Amino acid sequence: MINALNRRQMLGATGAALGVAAIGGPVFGKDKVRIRLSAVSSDTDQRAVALLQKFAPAVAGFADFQPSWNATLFKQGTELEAIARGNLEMSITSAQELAVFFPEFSIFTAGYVHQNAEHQVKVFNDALMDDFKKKVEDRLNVKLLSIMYLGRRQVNLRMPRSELDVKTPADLKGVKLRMPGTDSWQFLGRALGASPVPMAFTEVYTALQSGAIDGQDNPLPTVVDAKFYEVTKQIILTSHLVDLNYLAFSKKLWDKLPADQQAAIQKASDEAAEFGRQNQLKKEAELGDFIKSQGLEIYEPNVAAFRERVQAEYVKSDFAKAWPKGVLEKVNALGA
Ligand code: KDO
Repeated sequence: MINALNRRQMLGATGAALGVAAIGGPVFGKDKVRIRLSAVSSDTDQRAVALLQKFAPAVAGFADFQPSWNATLFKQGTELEAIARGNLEMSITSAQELAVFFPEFSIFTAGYVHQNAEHQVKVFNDALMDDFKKKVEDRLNVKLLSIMYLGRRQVNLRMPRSELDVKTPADLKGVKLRMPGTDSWQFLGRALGASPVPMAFTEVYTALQSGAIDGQDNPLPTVVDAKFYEVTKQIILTSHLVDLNYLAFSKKLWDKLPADQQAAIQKASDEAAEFGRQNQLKKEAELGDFIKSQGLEIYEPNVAAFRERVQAEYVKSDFAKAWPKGVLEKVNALGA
């Protein structure tokens, strides 16, 4: 909470000045504009693959795209500030990270709200997002270009099913479940019935290996890409969050680009997002067999019990108070 408050205070106090205080801002090379991207994911994650195979070549004529993976340039959760300050041009951000600055984004972090990848796209492109996007542009100097699909988050534990068979949220009582380090993530962990532990993604493998945590939650493609299956024994298909990311771009840089380059960046971003989405969906559908072949048990709990508890926790939370009136209804109406 202290972290979140400090960031919000920073935004309130210095919002307009953030861009001005830039250190080492965007550089136009001889001919090309530098686009540095910092992401937490590996370069084999489907979002990275999509950026490398679709985005990079599409902008290569006028831009020098410089991606950094595995949080090597900026730590998880610090990228938006880096863009706001002019030290970075692009990142793969999340609704949870935006909710640190703008509490209303927590509506997109709530369990069992988005229904599937298609629903996410409809919500992102709907007029209901206009105010959300504008606020991020005006106050953080960040433009949200496109929505990326991360996948259905599942609970992934170290202990075998014979030791802990999870049917309902009550079975997760006392389970040290790593969640990323912001309030909205921690809340989701508690809403699931677990004891959430905040931790950066890059530390999760070692923490699972050593037993510092009992488990983590992520979609199946991430469990495979990050090799969490090597250090865990079961996956409970709670599908508690159909998780998304946004491709975030420096608004300051955007405003300096000619219209044809803006259009090319937007198109490349949308095409990369769509390519990544289709690949991620395919992987999500296929990877269960591979994970089982590695000795893990994968099973469905009482999903209705999880949905009921998670939704009830959100409805009575402070998060829901920050959701603009009528938006949840609009989001639901765009679903199946
Ligand atoms: C994670 O830290 O668990 C998470 O899945 C959160 C996402 O928002 C996203 O940042 C992702 O990590 C990273 O890109 C690593 O895949």
